[in-house]
Amino acid sequence: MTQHWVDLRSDTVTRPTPAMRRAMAEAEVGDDVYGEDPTVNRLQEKAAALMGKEAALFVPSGSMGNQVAVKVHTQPGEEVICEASCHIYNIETGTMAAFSGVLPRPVEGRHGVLDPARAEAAIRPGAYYLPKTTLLCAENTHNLAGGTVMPVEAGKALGEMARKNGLASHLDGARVFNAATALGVEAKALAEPFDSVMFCISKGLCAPVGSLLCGTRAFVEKARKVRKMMGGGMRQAGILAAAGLVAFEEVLPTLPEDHRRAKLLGDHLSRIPGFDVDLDSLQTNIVMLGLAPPLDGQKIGEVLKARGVLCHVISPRQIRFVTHHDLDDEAMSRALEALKAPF
Ligand code: TLP
Repeated sequence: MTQHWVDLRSDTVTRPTPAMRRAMAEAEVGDDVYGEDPTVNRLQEKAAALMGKEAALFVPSGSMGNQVAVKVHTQPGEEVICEASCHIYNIETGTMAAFSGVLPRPVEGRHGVLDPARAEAAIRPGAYYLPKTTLLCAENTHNLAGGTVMPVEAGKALGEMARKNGLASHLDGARVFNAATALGVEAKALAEPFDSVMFCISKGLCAPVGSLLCGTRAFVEKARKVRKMMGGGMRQAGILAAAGLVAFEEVLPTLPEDHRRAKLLGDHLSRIPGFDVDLDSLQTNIVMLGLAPPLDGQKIGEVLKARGVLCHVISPRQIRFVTHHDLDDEAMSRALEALKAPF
């Protein structure tokens, strides 16, 4: 993909910054399967500290981080309560069933946030012939709900409900730093209520590859084994980890700009006839656009592409735009210009 596109498909398209590339070129490395890569070890220590957990494990992707967590927290035949449109259940190729042998128990949330009472009502009673509910998964920010944020108190209430009922809890925090930025809190305040948390360095933080799975030391030791099972044991991975260490210093402080640009885009879209943007859900860097017939997502995606703008067509009725570090105000002006009728 060449530079001239205004690529709003995802924040995953961000490229490593020049400072990241320098750090990657100069990274001190070792064999991480032996635990001997000093840069990976530094990234893991930093990640654990940022999330307020004892330890962290560098994994190649967010999906692997989530699915390793599901595997560690559950046994085959058990049930996992999750928000109905969450990533773990909907966009990870059915791995929780295929790899961990567990059943999802989807519960609808509000703006992607699970209500603790509704989630609690979905816990199975202890009859021997029922599946056993053992894990609760939450997502912050919530991707398909439009990058919505789960506030600190809502996370605490969910975590407490899980603990009270003997469930383990996991947070898919792929974009937890966007949530923390929007709320003006430290990311660890959002991670604290959950036993484990996964966050990505390869989305809005611009690193090329990787995610961190954080939890207790005992949890991370089990996760290390499961990561190896999945083929995720990497060798001189410090080259990748080095970019993550730069990301916290260089890119993390710029997330408010991504959020400001998403707001600008959302406001613009909401004024176009036939376009529906729920401005209450526009809280971070994701803009979900609803389309009224006869407007069609596929067709609009093609028109925008012809005008140099890429978006993610979710369905005939829904398009997603994601702002990120590789888009400046000039790129956003080009996007707004392209987003003018006729479609
Ligand atoms: N999300 C991607 C696509 O899969 C849709 C994107 O472009 O937003 N949790 C959440 C909340 C995510 O949004 C994603 C990726 C993941 C997990 C998985 O991360 P990766 O792609 O690294 O496996």
